[in-house]
Amino acid sequence: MRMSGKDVSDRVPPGQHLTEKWPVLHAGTVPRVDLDLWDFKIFGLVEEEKVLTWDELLALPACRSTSDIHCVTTWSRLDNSWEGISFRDVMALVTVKPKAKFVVIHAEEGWTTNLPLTDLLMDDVLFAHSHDGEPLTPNHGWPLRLVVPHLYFWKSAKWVRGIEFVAEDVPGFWEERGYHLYADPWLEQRYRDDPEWHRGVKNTDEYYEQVAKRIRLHEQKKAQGGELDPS
Ligand SMILES: Nc1nc2c(c(=O)[nH]1)N[C@H]1C(S)=C(S)[C@@H](COP(=O)(O)O)O[C@H]1N2
Ligand SMILES: [Mo]
Repeated sequence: MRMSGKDVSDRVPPGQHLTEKWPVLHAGTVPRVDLDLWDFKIFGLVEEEKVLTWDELLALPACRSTSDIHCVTTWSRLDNSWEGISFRDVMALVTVKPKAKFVVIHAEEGWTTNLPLTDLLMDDVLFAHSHDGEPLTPNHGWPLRLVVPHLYFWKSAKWVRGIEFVAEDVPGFWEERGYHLYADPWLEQRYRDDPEWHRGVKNTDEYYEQVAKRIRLHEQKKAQGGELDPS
């Protein structure tokens, strides 16, 4: 998101440095995608599963937003403009059961990442097919990637193929390998030896209630044009 009236330095979280380039980072290989065979599955805690074709997905309302990227490997890139479809519009295609509190994002080759549902409902979260006015390149996630600006960029899954609604948080690919379950860059939640993990449980309802509260506060302050205070 753009934080109007703030210095660039106030937009860079602790431990990050700015880059103008856009590095490419992922596990595994860039998948070959055939849009005629491509589909997008919405499943898990829903009344009825739904599978969308590429054309059906593109027919959803267009959504644009500009936001900053913060990668856990310490680079940040400001003012990326994204175009795609909002998570909310995709979610509206199904009836999600009330028990669903988390989402597993499924990408090509079985890659996954996990997020609380509340985070995905924020204004600037979208499934993007374009970046700075150009279609995504295959190595940046073409045809479709998730963008979640307020979390470290590994949560912004490339080559997404589906979303699964779940009741409990399920660690994804990097989260299982030692990365933080939530990944707030302003709190430097890089690895799971951060305090939340040391309480003896990997996810508590209270922890995520705090997170939800912080997001609400952040949205309220943003709406008022005020200071951003991540704590
Ligand atoms: N499917 C998939 N998405 C992924 C990854 C991955 O390995 N597979 N890596 C993540 C990581 S660690 C980062 S930093 C960003 C990098 O996105 P970029 O290559 O477009 O900069 O993609 C994220 N999305
Ligand atoms: Mo990353």
